[in-house]
Amino acid sequence: MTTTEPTTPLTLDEETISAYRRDGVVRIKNIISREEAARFRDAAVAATANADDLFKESKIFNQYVNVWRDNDVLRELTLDPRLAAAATALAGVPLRIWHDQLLIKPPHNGAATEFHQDAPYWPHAGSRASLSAWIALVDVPVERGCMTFIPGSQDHQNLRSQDLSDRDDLFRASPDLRWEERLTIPLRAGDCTFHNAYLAHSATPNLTDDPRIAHVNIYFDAEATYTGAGHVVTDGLGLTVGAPLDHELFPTV
Ligand code: AKG
Repeated sequence: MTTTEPTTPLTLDEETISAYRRDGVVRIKNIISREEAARFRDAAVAATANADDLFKESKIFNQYVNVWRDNDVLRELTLDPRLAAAATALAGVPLRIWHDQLLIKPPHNGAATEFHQDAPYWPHAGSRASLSAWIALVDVPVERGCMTFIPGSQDHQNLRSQDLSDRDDLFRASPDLRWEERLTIPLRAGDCTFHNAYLAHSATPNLTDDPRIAHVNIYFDAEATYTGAGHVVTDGLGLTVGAPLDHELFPTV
């Protein structure tokens, strides 16, 4: 795995970009500083203290989508130009924000996020290079809900969507992936991983006494078009099927 220490301003070298294109994932240390991570962590804790989460029937994580729309502090992180520049360099095509999400695994949440790909859930056609920046707002050692990836699995682009509460679902959809090597990437607060939207990934349960708090910026190809399939972010927006997702919710970056 390639791990990149940041330069200021952040530019990604060719080795990092080609490792991302080969593996579908790369870690970037200190993409934001530990101080910035602490400020965003505090904002995340305050914003979610009394909020209803989208995934409340599940123990996997508490999920809060599009926090950038009504939280001025977290908007800075979702629209952060360092993250957008790195994402664009890795993707190699112009991008839009698809949505952000805070994913919080409470202490001892008792549930893993099981292996799945992201893209099959999304109503996008022709997206050449969607990806997520998963930013640790607290230290995430392996036992605190850390992510594991199957490098190279981004080449499997025709799978049905997979149930992230079912440990075997990805492997029923694509049995060969069960035998591939896995890459587990602990992160310090302020580090992030970028992962391709087709890359299979999972996360451990949080076995610790502290919450695992991650902020995820999700980017997609600015030229992708809307399929009309149901999704909580696009339902009811009146988007035109077959046209790009030109809407204030999906700003280009
Ligand atoms: C994603 O960011 O695509 C995930 O699936 C995250 C899973 C997690 O944070 O537990």
